[in-house]
Amino acid sequence: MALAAALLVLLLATPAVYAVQYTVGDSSGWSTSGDYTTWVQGKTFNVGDTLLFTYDSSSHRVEEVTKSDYDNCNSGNSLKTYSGGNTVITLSSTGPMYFICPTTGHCALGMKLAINVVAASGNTPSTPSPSGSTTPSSGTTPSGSTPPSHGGAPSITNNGLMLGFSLVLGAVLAIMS
Ligand SMILES: [Cu+2]
Repeated sequence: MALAAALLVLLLATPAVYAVQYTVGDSSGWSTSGDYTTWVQGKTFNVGDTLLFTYDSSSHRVEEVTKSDYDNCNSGNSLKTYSGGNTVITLSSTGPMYFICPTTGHCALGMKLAINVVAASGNTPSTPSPSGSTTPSSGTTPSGSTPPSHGGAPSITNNGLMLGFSLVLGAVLAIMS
């Protein structure tokens, strides 16, 4: 009993954030046969996730480059270079990241990867946010929205009248048609 309770507490206390390791290219790995434009589709890269590049270290490497070098397949001034065939890169900050293989011709063959890293969403279940967010911003209430509580009673009356008019109008139209 006590153990079960402890486990339950542990489960509840564990933040609902799980770092994900993405194997770049999945079964293709990091190679000239991968399609990394397609591979990134539908994936969300959060801060704290990792990229795993697996590749033949005799023919490929991984370079992190600027967007311009990514666009132009320019490997002359990489931000970081990785080799060895098994590279894990932790996504430590938000924003775009660009990777290419610096081996001649490989980037042009498609060994280029662009991702956008976003902040980890945190433990946000799909519950509505607390009441504070529903207050209209600084008096610029758009017309038609119900005013806050102090004007409540008149507005209900108005709505009732409007509803009444609508019903009458609808009835008249129905009769006329
Ligand atoms: Cu390569």
